[in-house]
Parts: sequence; structure tokens; C-alpha cells
Amino acid sequence: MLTVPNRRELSQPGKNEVRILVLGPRNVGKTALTVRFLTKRFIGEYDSSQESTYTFETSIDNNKVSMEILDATSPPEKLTEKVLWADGFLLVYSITDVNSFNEVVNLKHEIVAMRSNYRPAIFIVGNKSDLSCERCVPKDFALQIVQELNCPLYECSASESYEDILQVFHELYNEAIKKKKERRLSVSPRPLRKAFNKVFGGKTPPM
Ligand SMILES: Nc1nc2c(ncn2[C@@H]2O[C@H](COP(=O)(O)OP(=O)(O)O)[C@@H](O)[C@H]2O)c(=O)[nH]1
Ligand SMILES: [Mg+2]
Repeated sequence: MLTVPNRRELSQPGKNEVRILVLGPRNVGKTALTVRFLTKRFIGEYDSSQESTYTFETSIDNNKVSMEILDATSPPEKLTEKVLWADGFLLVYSITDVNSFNEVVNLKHEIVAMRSNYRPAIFIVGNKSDLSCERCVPKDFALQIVQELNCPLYECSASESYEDILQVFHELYNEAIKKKKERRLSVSPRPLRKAFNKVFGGKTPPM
């Protein structure tokens, strides 16, 4: 199911829902990647003036899942608000544009600084891999930098391949939901601990 709501307020999360923010410089193929994932199609030209939010339900490993995907404009409006909203990030650059790679590396640092209390899932994606003759960002170089950033790197082509993009979104979903669950677990014992402390004054409860 694909619904394309026009601009609306950022939502509250559901349990199996992951909110994905697609970020990166202009013209690297953010919309092409998103639309390819949602519709399997590559259209060629996309309106870059407006951001779009999509709600998408699909099946991953036989589980029904829901994704909310925000394809942001470049530069995005209200970046902090969006960064705090998201569970997972796709940071997209073009392998034909070294500046776009540098921008994405900076963006990764910005996101980590904004989300200092909690590490969200962040994937870096080099798009336009079909344009190998125009490649300016060698994969080895990108891998080396991205390894230092401690997040996975993928290369793909929105114009040529659907499967690679499907894999990226599914892996990002899995990573984001894993981190969401870990976070829930690390947060939930606190009220319990508080209640114990109240009753037993911080002492070990009698068995
Ligand atoms: N050759 C090639 N062109 C692409 C690819 N992805 C996007 N484009 C083109 O790059 C331009 C910018 O794409 P768009 O998705 O609008 O970029 P955005 O500004 O990052 O959202 C458009 O002309 C697309 O047709 C790709 O994988 N390969
Ligand atoms: Mg766009």
C-alpha cells in the first residue's frame, strides 16, 4: 500500500513502524531512490522543490512492517526537528560528485551530535553507480572514510536496479527496529528500579 499524503505533521511512531529520513545534497537521486523503492519504477525527472512523506506497508522476513519515509528537500527545512523524528537515516551522495560525499560525511557528524543520547541507524548510500565513467568517489576511498564513521556504505543505481535499493531499505528497517527495541529495553526498567528503591530504600529486596 502506498499513500502519498501532502505535507503534514510528523507522526507519532507505531510499534512496528520505522521512520526513515532520506537526506543529502541536491541532485544526488534521493527522490529517485525513494520512488524506486516505493513503486519499483525510475521516472527520470522529479520535483525537487517539495518534500514528501510516504507511508508504506510491506513484508520483511514474513513480518508485516510499516515505514514512514520522508524525502527531504536540499537543504532541508527544520533539520533538527526531522533528525529527532527519525529512527533511521539514508544519507545519499552521488558517486559522480565528490562534494556530495563530503557533505554527507558532515551530515553524519551533525546527526550524531543532535542525537547524542541515542545512536540511530545511519546508512550511507552512493547513488548513480551506473555512471562508472564519471565516477569521482572511488569505492575504496569511500569505504575507508565510512568505516571510521562506523556506519555501513552501499552503492546503487536508482536508474538501473530495484533489488539493491530494496535491500538497502530492508536492512535499514531491520537495523532501526533493532535499535528501537534496544532503546525501549534500556529505558523501561527505570520505573521498576524506582519502585523498588521506594519500597526497599535502595536495599536488595528480600527473596
Ligand atoms: N544516471 C543516473 N541518474 C540518476 C540516478 N538517480 C537519479 N538520477 C538523476 O539525477 C537527477 C536528480 O535526481 P533526484 O532524485 O531528483 O535527486 P534529489 O535532488 O537528490 O532528490 C535526475 O535527473 C535523475 O534522473 C541514477 O541512479 N543514475
Ligand atoms: Mg528530490
